[in-house]
Amino acid sequence: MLTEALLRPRDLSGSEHYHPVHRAPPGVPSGRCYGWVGYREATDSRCRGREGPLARRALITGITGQDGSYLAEHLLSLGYDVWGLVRGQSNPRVPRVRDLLADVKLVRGDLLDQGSLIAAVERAQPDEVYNLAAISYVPMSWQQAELTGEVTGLGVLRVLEAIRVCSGISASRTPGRGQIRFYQASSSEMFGQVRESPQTEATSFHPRSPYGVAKVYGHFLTQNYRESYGMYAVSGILFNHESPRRGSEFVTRKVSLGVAKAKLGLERQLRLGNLSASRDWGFAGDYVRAMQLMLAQDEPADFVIGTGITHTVQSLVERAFEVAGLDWQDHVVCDAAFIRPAEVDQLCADASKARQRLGWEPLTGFDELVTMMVESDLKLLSGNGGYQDGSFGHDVW
Ligand code: NAP
Ligand code: G4F
Repeated sequence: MLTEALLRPRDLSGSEHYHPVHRAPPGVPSGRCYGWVGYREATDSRCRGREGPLARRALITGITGQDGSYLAEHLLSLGYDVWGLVRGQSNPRVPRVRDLLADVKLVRGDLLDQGSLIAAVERAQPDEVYNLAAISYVPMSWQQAELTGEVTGLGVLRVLEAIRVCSGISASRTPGRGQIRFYQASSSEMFGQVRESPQTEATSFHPRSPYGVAKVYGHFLTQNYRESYGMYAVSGILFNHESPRRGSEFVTRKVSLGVAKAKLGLERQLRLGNLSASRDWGFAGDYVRAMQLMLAQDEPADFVIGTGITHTVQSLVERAFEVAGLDWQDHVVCDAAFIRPAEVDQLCADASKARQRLGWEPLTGFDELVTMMVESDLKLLSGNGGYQDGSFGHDVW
């Protein structure tokens, strides 16, 4: 596999790569920074081999996470050659990736280690890099604020630098045909204490957690690499998206597991924090389609991705217990230990730009999503294998 990867004809060398292409796509100002060509053209340039078309190759950081698994499945279904970055010597989540995604090739690397990222990009030789890796649990970002800044914030810089260095891009060498395209997983947490509702790509940021602040850094850095070096680097500002693969620390999964435990008589109480916060919840499987579409445009641009419909945590709870034929008030207890030092009270996306330019639409509604998660957890907990809950319990600030 290594030999095959090294022999693949990526455009990482040669004059074509190191010099700007002066033909800017429609609507893009011509100039030094926009030395890139369209997706189809770049794809075609990789299809000239004697042995027929080459699949586009993607490297996904965060492959062991919720979005990493859905994105890998989606890209494989489109015929991509998919590589995933995994960290650690004996990462317990790797066997799950191997079971679920047997066709994904894994490469070691850590967002804290610049050299490992350069080596991973050199090894995988990707056309597209999706940076999904992060410390993504908001409460943990108060407990480990510095680590969150390092991984969720500076980690973006390290991935961009790995691409820049491996591609030979500098202030005087702009990217050329077939450059590596970069996707950054930005977040609606950046809007924080929202200035307007619904939120668009133009809404200003007021993050409310160290996580949100780190994401703002990664977001602006991605924009800066696009403007400074002409890199095809974009951010998807994704609103909350959930699935049966969601970590049990997040409220939707905590609730679906809590409902299943109550229904099966395994636990009676479900302890939650702020029930009045509102979120725009969608299905992760729908949102990964938008990530791929963002890297398939002629022009790099950032997009808000969400459903445009918002629900309170309480309505999530009501719906989830209803699916199992239970009354939430018999089970839910409000526990101050889950209240955050600063809360994001409400989020609601205006994804008009994505609908118009990407043709993206969410296909799964809120009720369907909650039903899917509760039914999946009922099945999981009824099965012989049982379930080892990885959640930490109370959050101590
Ligand atoms: P997730 O399930 O928490 O996955 C996070 C991933 O990051 C895991 O694969 C984890 O690997 C990896 N990771 C953590 N630290 C790392 C490090 N130092 N080096 C390399 N990898 C590291 O998150 P998700 O829900 O899939 O979200 C994906 C991305 O989208 C994240 O950046 C998140 O902040 C962002 N986002 C998510 C949502 C949402 O609602 N889901 C919304 C907006 C933005 P291990 O398995 O090794 O821990
Ligand atoms: O599910 P959550 O922990 O998600 P949160 O904080 O909105 O963050 C998620 O979405 C972001 C996008 O906006 C991502 F960037 C981020 O990585 C992550 O995926 O909490 C949702 C709401 C909050 O208002 C919280 O206070 O639910 C409220 N909540 C109430 N009780 C609870 C609980 N949240 C959790 N996790 N646990 C509770 O017991």
